[in-house]
Amino acid sequence: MSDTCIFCRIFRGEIPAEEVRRTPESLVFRDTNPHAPTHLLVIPKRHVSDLGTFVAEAPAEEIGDFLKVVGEAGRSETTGGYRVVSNEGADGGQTVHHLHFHVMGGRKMAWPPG
Ligand code: DGP
Repeated sequence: MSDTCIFCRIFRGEIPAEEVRRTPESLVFRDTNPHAPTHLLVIPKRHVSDLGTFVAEAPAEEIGDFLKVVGEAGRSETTGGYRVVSNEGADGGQTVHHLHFHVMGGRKMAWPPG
């Protein structure tokens, strides 16, 4: 965990967030700048900057457990389907450097993304 990372602070409850689900190792909460009627963020407790680092560092069981929370959040919080996005690095458009999956639904998504 990092003292200054905004998502670590949300995980610890130091910054308020609209929580949807919490497990010992992950948190699902609503994005403050939603791009869809349902726009969730799923973060691991582990402070890791991005997906590539997570899969390089974390045990397979932890990665699997995290992915399960992502899919369960999509299924339980939307009805017509959903999209999962994880931005990594400058070209990926990442702005918060604590791994997060965006789970978006409640409208028809366009393809390709911008
Ligand atoms: P990304 O650009 O992929 O790194 O996405 C970061 C997302 O995090 C962005 O959609 C806005 C959201 N966000 C940033 N700060 C906060 C916050 O303090 N609370 C919540 N709930 N979401 C935040």
